[in-house]
Formats: sequence, structure tokens, C-alpha cells
Amino acid sequence: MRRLIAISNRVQTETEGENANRGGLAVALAAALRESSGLWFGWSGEQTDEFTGQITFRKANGVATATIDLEAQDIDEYYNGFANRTLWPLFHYRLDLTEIARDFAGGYARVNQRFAETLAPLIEPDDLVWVHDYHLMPLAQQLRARGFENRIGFFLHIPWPPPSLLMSLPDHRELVESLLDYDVIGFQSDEWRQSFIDYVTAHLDAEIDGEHVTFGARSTRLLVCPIGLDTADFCSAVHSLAAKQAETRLTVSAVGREMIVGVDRLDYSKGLQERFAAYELLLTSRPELCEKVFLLQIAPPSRGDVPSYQQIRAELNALSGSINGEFASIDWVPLRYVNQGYSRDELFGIYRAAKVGLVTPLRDGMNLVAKEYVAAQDPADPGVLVLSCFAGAAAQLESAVIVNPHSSEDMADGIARALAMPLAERQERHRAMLDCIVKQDVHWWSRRFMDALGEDPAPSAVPRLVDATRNTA
Ligand code: GDG
Repeated sequence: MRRLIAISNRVQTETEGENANRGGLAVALAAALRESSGLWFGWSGEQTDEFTGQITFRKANGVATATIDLEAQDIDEYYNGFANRTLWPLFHYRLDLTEIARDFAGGYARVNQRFAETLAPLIEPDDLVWVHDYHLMPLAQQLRARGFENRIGFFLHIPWPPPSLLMSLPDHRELVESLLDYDVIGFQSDEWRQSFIDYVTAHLDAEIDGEHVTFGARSTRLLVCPIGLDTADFCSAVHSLAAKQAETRLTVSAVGREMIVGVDRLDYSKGLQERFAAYELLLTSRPELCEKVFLLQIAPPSRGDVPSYQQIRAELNALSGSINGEFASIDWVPLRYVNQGYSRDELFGIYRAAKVGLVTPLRDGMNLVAKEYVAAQDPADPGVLVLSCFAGAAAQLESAVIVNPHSSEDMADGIARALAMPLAERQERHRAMLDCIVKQDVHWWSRRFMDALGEDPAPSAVPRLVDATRNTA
């Protein structure tokens, strides 16, 4: 088996532990790497006075890791800047929050160069290299420039925006061209892949043949490869004490009321303000539900150094206060809004105690919370998933109650429908979704991507490759 080198912006270190508030990528990647005895390379999350390229090797959760520290300027311009203030909002269709600055773009290029320089001595000729997410799009180009001809793949965890939005980025063409130095690009859904193809068709002199784009001397396969859960591992929490205790604690404190749950990083893409507004409308338009339901929203803060995240936090504090001020009674708090993280086992118990799982992002590459909510349900008496049509997960979880997160009315109707849904319908919908979550789990996802990465280039690519070189010469 060929060795896998996975690269992502952050690498989970041992000290942060299994129960830290880990993003979807960290959870999924650890499972994929354990299978292939690979090496996981990335930023430690630590700051250093001067970048030296010194690598720290560790074992974390059974995975070999190699990490580097970054300078303050790198963190500002590359991570807080280009990644989180330019690409993240733009790729989540939030042009209003997208900040364009040359310093950010410069920091992004510099850190990608630093990653390539530091990583280069670790790569053996037969290694497969798998780069993750929007922080590191130009990395293959940097490695190719240093002579690496390994198979290199890229997986985009977030949406790919339509061409008209991408063009707001001053160097959009260079960015897309750099991506065509990969052998495989993985997308969470066909919608994001199609947006990428739309850009290539409109702006590059490239040849598109089914899943393959040939540009210059390389043919790149565009793969739809939706990320899954480590379903078996996640579901093993059903036997854990922490899960049982969390479930019991919630059931007791609910005193017979139905619980609706949301679990999201505190991020504007997750549609939390819109969700709170929809919940408010639910209580206003259906007064019979007052005192009968409550919403538990878990929202651990993230990216607190970025102003738009401070702003959303302030807005949510105000909104939750006003909803509780308007509706609460002496023994009923309609909205429990919690800014802290819980262990994965506790989360399992929290999901299981909820009659409705509310997952309503305005835009999301996939959304693993939707899958976790379904996986945690008791098949004999499952809760109902209410899911945004703009989450990548909606393409797979068609049996959810699908809602438009921009419409409070649609969301309020969806929640009411979920609360009233008869057992047989709940069971049928749950069965269909669980089937997909079990079959297309994280192991399926990594095998699918690795198979594509490990395969030889399609023979038909060779003549096209010669022609393309001749055309561009
Ligand atoms: C990106 C894409 C894509 C949340 N609170 C706690 C906690 N979490 C865990 C959840 C879930 C993960 O964080 C969040 O998953 P998402 O899928 O919503 O992810 P993003 O962070 O936005 O990540 C996304 C994902 O990459 C994977 O490709 O699905 O679309 O945006 O696993 O459970 N975990 C713990 N405590 C918490 O309080 N332990």
C-alpha cells in the first residue's frame, strides 16, 4: 500500500485530545490516516517569533503528525486574513463580508510556499499526497515547481462558488490554474463541481471530457466525493456513560417538553440568526407550542480574532435575550443558548434526547452535524432532521424535512411538521438516511478519493496531453 501524506492547515495534536471541540475535517481525516499508516502535516496552531521550518514529529490519536509553527504575520495575513476573511466568506456566497487585500493574498502565497519548502524533504517518490481545503489551494503548484511528480490530490471541504462570485477575487484565474496542477480535485457535491466546471469553461482554454479537465500538460479528474462520518465509531457512544448521562440530564430538565437541538460552530454560514428568527416565528404563529417545546442551541465560538465573528456573537446574544425576554415564563426558558463545546459522547446523548435536529446553514460544503444527528437516533423512536436545502448533505439526506433557511415561514413550518410527524413516517425517513450514512461513511469517502488518487492517469489523457502542449506552445 502506498504511503499517504495528508496536509491540512491545522493538525490536531495529542494535547487537544479526543474530546476537544474538533472541526469536521479533524474528525474525518484522523480516521482516514489511521487506515493508511500515513503522515499528517500542517500548522501546529502555535506562533513563533521567526519562521524556521523546524518540524515537530508526534503521534496523536494513533496518527503520525508533523507540524510547523507560523509567525504572527503569517497567522494574520494567511489564516485570519486570506483564508478566513477572503476565501471563507466568498466561497460561502457572502460577498458582503469578503475582504480583499493584497497583504492577505501575499501572506497566503508565502505560507503555501513555506508549507512546500518544509514538506519537500519528507516526500518519497511513491507517496500519494492529499491536500485539504481552501487554505492550501496553490500547494500542488508549489510542489510541482520543486520538481515533484507524485500523484497529488486536493479535497475542498467547503462549497465552490459560481463564476460570477469567484471573479470578485483579483487573482481568480491564477487560483484556478494552480488547482489544475492537482491530479484529482474532490468536491462534496455535484453542485460545487459544476460551478468549478462553469468557471473553467468560461475562462480557461482547457478541454473538458466528462470528469476530466486537461489544461496544459496535466489532466485533472473532478470527483464528487461527499465526506461521511466515522459512523461505527460515533455510534459506539450509545454504550458510553457520558452519552447516557447527557441524555438523562436533558430529559429530566425538559420536564415532558419536546427538545429541538442545533449544534454549530459559531459562524455566519450556519444561519444561526435566521434560525433564531424562525424559532421566534414558530412561537408567535403557533402559541399552542409555547411551554411545550424548547430549543437548545450549542454554539462554541470560533475564529474570535475575526471582526465578523465578534459581530455575529453580539447579534446572537441580543437575539437570544430578546426571544427569552418575550416568551419565557417562570419555569420555561424557550431558548437555551450555550457557547461552550461538549465531548463527542455527550453530543451523542444530546442529539438522542432531541425530537428535532435543526441544521439550517445558509451554505455549507457538507455539514456533518446533520449526519451525526441521524446516526444518534434510536431507530425505534427516531427524531426528525430539519435540513437546509443549501447544505451539501441535502443531496444525500433527501428524506430529511428540507427547508429554505432564508425563509422564516418555511423553517417554522418545517419544525412544526417535524414535531407532529407520526412514528411510522419518522421511522421510514430515518431508515433511508441511516442507510446512506452507514454505507457512505468516512472510510468509503477516503477509499473513494484514494482510489482515484492512486490510479494511473486515464490512457485517453495521453494524446490529449500531447495536443494540449502543442496548442499552448
Ligand atoms: C467543514 C465544512 C464539512 C461542534 N460542536 C462540538 C463539536 N462539533 C463538531 C460536530 C461536527 C463538527 O464539529 C462540525 O462539522 P461541520 O460539518 O458542521 O463542519 P465545519 O467545521 O464547518 O467544517 C463542512 C466539514 O468541513 C467536513 O468536510 O462538512 O461543510 O464547512 O463533527 O460534531 N464537537 C465536539 N464538541 C462540540 O461542542 N466534540
